[in-house]
Amino acid sequence: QALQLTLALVKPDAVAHPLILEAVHQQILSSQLLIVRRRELVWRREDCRRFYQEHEGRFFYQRLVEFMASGPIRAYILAHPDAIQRWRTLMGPTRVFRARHVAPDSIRGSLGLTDTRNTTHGSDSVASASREIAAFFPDFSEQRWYEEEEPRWRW
Ligand code: YYY
Ligand code: MG
Repeated sequence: QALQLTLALVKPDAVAHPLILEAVHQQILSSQLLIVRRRELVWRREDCRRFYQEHEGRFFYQRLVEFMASGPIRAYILAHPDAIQRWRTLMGPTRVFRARHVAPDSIRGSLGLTDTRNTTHGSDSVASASREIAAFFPDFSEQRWYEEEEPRWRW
């Protein structure tokens, strides 16, 4: 079955604590999500603004941008036949109160601190995955990956 790609981020609240970072990493490994690429970086404010531009004007936008630029983050390109939905299910709902109640075992339900400091990000569609992968991995060509690497990873 063809593999789908998604972008996963581990946000500054989770990267700051090695055991939490490791717990998120283990969740990825044990969910049969394939790690295609991975990098650590500190994000500039203007990059955060662009990444989250769909939320510009919302009450949480400024605090979200400040938070995402506040410390190191880890970015992954993940692959799986159902990568986008699978990673979002593993993360759980956006807001911490809801996550703890409806998905207490999810990453956000078990490790999220607040609605903003909610440990992780995941792309929400094929189009946003492509855009977000390009934002974090400018040297990564999806087309080349599908031609040269994906056929060898298929299971
Ligand atoms: O895709 P996802 O991260 O689950 O949620 P979005 O609705 O796209 O919001 C993006 C990001 O914004 C969320 O992960 C935290 C932050 N945020 C917030 O700080 N406060 C809210 N009430 C809602 C979202
Ligand atoms: Mg979103």
